[in-house]
This record gives sequence, C-alpha cells and structure tokens, in this order.
Amino acid sequence: KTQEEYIERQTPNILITGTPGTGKTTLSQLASDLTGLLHINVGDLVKEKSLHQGFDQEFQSWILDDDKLIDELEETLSNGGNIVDFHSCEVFPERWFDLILVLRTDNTTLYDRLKERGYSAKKITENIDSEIFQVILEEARESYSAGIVVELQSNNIEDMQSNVARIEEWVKAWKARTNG
Ligand code: DAT
Repeated sequence: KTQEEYIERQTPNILITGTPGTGKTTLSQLASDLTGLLHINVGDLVKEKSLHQGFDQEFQSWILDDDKLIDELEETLSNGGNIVDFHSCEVFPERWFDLILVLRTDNTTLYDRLKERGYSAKKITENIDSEIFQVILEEARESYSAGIVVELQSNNIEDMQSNVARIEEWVKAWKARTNG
C-alpha cells in the first residue's frame, strides 16, 4: 500500500483499546451511534470468523491469528469510518488509525466489573496487574506516534459521557480538516 491510499480516507479510523472491563465496547457503541462510524468488536469477530489458532486453556482466551485478522479487516479499514474495539493494539498496522484511545479504570472499579463478568480469580488478577502496570498504554505508545495516543479515564458515567462527547467533537474536526 502506498502512503496516499490511507491518507485519502474521508472518515477517520479510531482504535479504542484498554484492559478488559475498562469500557471499550460500551464507549465504542455509544460513539458509533453518535458519529455513524462502524463499530468493529474485534473479540467477537475473532470468534465468529475463527481468526484464531485455537483456545488457550491456561489463559482462557483465543490465540489470535494476526495475519488472518489483518486480512479480514484490511479493506474495511482502508475505506475509513471505523471504531475498532480491542484489548490489544500492537497487532494492527500503524497506518490504519488516526486516533488511539486508551481507556483507564481504577483498580477497585475494574475488580468489581471483572467479578461481575464472572472472570476467574486468576484472570481478574492478571487483568488488574496489567492495568496497574499500564501495559496497554505502553504498548500504544510504542506502536503509534505519540501525538495520536490519548489516555482517557473510564471510571463512571460522567467519564463515559465526556469521552463520547470528546470523540464526537474530534470526528467533526477531523472531517472538517480533511475534507475542507
Ligand atoms: P470492555 O469492552 O473494555 O471489556 P465493557 O464496555 O464491556 O468493557 O464494560 C464492562 C462493564 O463496565 C459493563 O458492564 C459496562 C461497565 N462500564 C464500562 N465503562 C463504564 C463507565 N465509564 N462507567 C460506568 N460503567 C462502565
């Protein structure tokens, strides 16, 4: 792909990432409803289209097939206009995204959400540790240019509302800038 191909998209692509339970899917859906961008829940897609190499019993999660996932999404992402929702961000090509949002949640709040979801004690601990060590934020900063990576708090309804409003504003501004 040449550089022009991805600069030419007229609607941006946003990646919403973060530790499981930080609110990616909820925020993505709300933002999709408001902006008309397409919400792509990568976790669901991986299961539906078998973009994996089987189930890892130890980690209780699907083993992602990176190449299959990229092939599956390439055309849709090239066209622009997507909100991609996934708990990892280093698998995607850098050129796909105009904005990377990393959701953050306080430990106790995240614990309650994961417990509510029925996660095992082991899986809860892993995810809380990952959030404490800000693994996804570091991953985002290593994989994308610093200027497009934004950390957002996602602890309560007020955060959710301000995050949705912020995305809506950002999309409007991006379109105005890009399409004149
Ligand atoms: P993720 O997609 O990151 O795994 P989710 O969107 O499924 O997270 O949210 C997990 C649960 O937490 C769900 O019951 C909604 C709730 N939640 C998420 N973000 C929230 C927020 N900012 N305020 C209150 N509840 C929130």
